[in-house]
Amino acid sequence: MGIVGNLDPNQLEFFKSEGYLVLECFSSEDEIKSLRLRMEQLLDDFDCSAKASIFSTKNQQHTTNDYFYESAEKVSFFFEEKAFDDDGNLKQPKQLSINKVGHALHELDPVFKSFSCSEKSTSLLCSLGYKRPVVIQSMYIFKQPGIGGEVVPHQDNSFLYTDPPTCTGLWLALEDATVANGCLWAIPGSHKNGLVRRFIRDEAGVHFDKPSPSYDQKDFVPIEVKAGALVVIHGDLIHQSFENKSSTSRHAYSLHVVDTDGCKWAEDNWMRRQVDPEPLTETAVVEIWSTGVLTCALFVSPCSWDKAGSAKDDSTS
Ligand SMILES: O=C(O)CCC(=O)C(=O)O
Repeated sequence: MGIVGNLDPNQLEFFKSEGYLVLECFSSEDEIKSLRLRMEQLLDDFDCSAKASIFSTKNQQHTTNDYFYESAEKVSFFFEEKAFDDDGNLKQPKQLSINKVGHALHELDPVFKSFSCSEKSTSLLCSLGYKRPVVIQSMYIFKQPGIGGEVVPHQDNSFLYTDPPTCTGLWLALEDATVANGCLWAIPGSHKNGLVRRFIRDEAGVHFDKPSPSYDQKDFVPIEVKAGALVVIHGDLIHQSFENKSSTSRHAYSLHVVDTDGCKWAEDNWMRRQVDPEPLTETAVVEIWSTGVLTCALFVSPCSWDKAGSAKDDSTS
């Protein structure tokens, strides 16, 4: 089956110049409902007394623990920093305490896999020039009402580095994302300045190789979107999100994709896989020139459902 890239020249031009692109109505209401429902089930099954790890983009401490490293190939739950009281007890139900679930929902859970490996997602990557795209991580991000933590300015290529860099973020809004509930913000065009720093894993743990530059907040623009919109994020785009101080959550499902053809995965990335991830497509890319516009078709070897099912139980038990 051939999949043809689905972005039109104007969309590609916008992405090239601004470093991001909003695709309204990328997902139907039914698709969003099924992703949200599935997450509700996973949360209901999650025994929060056994596994507690906090996710913070400011404090790197969490990243030295095995729970974080092992989440690369699991469905793991990370709490909001502000979820606990002084005695270490949750201040609200677990459903309102989780910051994110990651990082292999796209491989291990059939509902999330279905979206992640869908023809429309693969087609997008085809448009962006991927030859052998791999979803390298997935995150369900809650941005909980009142306590949803900030995500400090960053570039995705810092965390998921290939040489040359090839990371793209696909961020699906599962609820309306507004300035009030902590939508994404980005510096348009900032991807043109290249990668600023890397997040390295070594014997000592994880650290950035350089300090963060200080950014001028007035250079950022809010990316407010309706539920169902997909925000495509260039790997070098500086983006962030603020705390959610509102009473409304802001759920999103975020995928990060890298190429595995024509580039090399960096061994010192935080993520080290025991098993190589399966590509969304096999490499045959046919380029068709019609009316002066380059169209490409990827010949797809769809992700295998059978392989996904077996690992799921391990990771969620
Ligand atoms: O959802 C957010 O608030 C931030 C997500 C993000 O930065 C990403 O997916 O790269």
